[in-house]
Amino acid sequence: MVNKQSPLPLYYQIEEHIKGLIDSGGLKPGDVLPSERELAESFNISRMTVRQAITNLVNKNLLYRKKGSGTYVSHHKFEQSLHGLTSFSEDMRSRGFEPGNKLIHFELSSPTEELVHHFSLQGEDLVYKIKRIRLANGEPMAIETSYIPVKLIPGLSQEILSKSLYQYVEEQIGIKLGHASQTIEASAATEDDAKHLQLELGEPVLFIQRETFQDDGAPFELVKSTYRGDKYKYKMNIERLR
Ligand code: 16G
Repeated sequence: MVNKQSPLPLYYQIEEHIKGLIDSGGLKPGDVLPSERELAESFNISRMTVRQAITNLVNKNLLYRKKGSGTYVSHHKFEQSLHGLTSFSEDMRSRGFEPGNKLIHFELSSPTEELVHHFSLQGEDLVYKIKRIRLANGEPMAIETSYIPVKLIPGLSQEILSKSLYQYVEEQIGIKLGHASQTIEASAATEDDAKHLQLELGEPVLFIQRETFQDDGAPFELVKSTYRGDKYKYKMNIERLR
């Protein structure tokens, strides 16, 4: 497998060999790699050479290291376009995945000052606080906490929230969603994130805040979500400014 007479550097040959195993499915996402010592012994090369090959593959995001545990084959990431207002369910279906939800919190509560201001609420107005784990083929992808004024969807129930919220409000309530403003920040998984998203404490996550508006400009929802850093990347198309 390794040709010591070849002009190709040994670390490069190891890199190509591991890449080939990933491409052919011999190594699958989440699989652990043999230790550097084992690889060095099986190829009859130095551990330093193995380490260099692995570091290169880590830098290319094909492998990732977990402290104290080993080196693993990376998972495929969803590439999410930052163009067009879509729902989680639509995003998953368009990729051939079955969207799912786990509702972990649902309450009607008095709004905080931030929410009163954001939704221009009056004295008695209440808001829904909804916390859902969003799943793709049963696997957790994100935790979403949404705030919506109760007066917009008076009959919202746990049952409705087990399916697509956007589909329900558009098809059953007749609310027309127009646009959203969204921010994305790097963050580290909290204990709660780690528990629900099957991550280690402190692993990278994306914190996304979305403010969605109806097509007449009135606010619809404020959503704070945590997406798995190992599962998501965002894509935007940008044009040269002249
Ligand atoms: C997306 C939206 C969220 C919206 C949800 C509706 C982001 C960051 N968030 O997850 O604001 O509430 O879709 O999804 O994109 P649903 O219609 O599948 O319930």
